[in-house]
Amino acid sequence: MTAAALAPIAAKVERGERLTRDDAVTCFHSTDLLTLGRLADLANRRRNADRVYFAANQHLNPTNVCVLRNTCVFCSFARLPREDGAYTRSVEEVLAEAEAARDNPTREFHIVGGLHPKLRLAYYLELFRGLRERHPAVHIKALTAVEVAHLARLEGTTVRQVLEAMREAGVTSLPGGGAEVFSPAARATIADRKLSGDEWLAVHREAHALGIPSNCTMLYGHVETMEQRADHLLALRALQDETGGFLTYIPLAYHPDHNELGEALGRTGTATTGFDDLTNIAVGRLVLDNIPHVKTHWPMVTPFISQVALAFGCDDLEGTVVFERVYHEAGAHTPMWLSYDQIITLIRGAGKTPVERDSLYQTVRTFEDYVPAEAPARAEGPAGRVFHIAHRPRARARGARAPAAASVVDGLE
Ligand code: V47
Repeated sequence: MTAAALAPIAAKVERGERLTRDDAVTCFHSTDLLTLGRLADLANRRRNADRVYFAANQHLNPTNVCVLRNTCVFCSFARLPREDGAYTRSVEEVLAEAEAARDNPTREFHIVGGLHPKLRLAYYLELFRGLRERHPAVHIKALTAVEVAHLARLEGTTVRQVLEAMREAGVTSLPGGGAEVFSPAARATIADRKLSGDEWLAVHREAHALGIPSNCTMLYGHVETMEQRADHLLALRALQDETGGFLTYIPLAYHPDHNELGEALGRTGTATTGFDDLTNIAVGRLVLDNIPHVKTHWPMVTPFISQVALAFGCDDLEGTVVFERVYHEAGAHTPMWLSYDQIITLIRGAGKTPVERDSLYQTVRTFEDYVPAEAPARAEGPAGRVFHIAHRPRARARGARAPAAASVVDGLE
């Protein structure tokens, strides 16, 4: 596609007009990355000027046991209950891990995990109440739409009742995971039997109606087409027009190690390209004209690409992400966390102004005269020990059906 194809789109962005589905598809096909970046930067500056947000956050993953272990073939984190490496922490164990927040400036717990067949809502509510009691200044961003719907099914209640109970126990926002790509055809290949796209959107609609804001994501770089990416963004934009409840959009780069999809595609050991990572940031910013923030998830695309993304329409560098597991199970070679000062240095290195935020994008701190330390205070990590990940010895669970290579290639719309 030639650079000229972007000219009418550039004119629309400069006039502040909404982009169409065709525009979105054209942008995704474009190789004129610098023009896309310039336009997305313009759209971002209108909203966020030079500010780049980050959070001091800690990830907590209560369990990796998941009923979708055999059908969510892109995931490397999930285990069957008796599979090697399966774990389910008690509430006390998760609370003990969260104690690291006492010695750190932590403002957000990011809590996601597998769809455990037996872990009931009461477990999560006890955990949220325990966290709120022990760390009242820390926001709780917890449970993807998929986990919320799973708990409603386990409890025989509505999604609304689960969300109300979560809110009551201290949850302040929902993370954006589980969206993958909404296209039924792509979903059938990579995440068969998972909540459908419409159901994912319905959970977020319900959360927004209850005053619980949320994030949204798109998993890219697997079998999806450019049209499917565009439709996914348009579905997010339509819900945001309706509710205004999304805080940030996060494009998630697919990692192919230790999962069946990566093996079926012959992609083990590879990663998405920096070109595609930056394209996804820029197009997200251009199409989602009603979502205030676009976040780069540095554990997936590296701190280096994330820093460059700040000139391509992105205004959020995620955070310290203490001990990220989901992507490191899938082959991410990035650090397990970054220090507070490393984040500030990355943001300033892009000529931007760091702003520490909480989960709801309220400003916690600005850094006018702040001098970051050159090295992290604790090289081994804020929790005082190196977190070890034991990868799956085999991507495919014993007895599970491999994704047919034909369905990977042909199963598209
Ligand atoms: O839904 C799983 C993705 C998501 C792989 O809301 C993979 O602030 C790449 O929810 N390669 C969960 N991605 C993570 C998530 C999240 C992450 C960052 C910020 C926020 C937020 C939310 O991780 C899953 C799935 O899309 N994922 N496996 C993989 N192999």
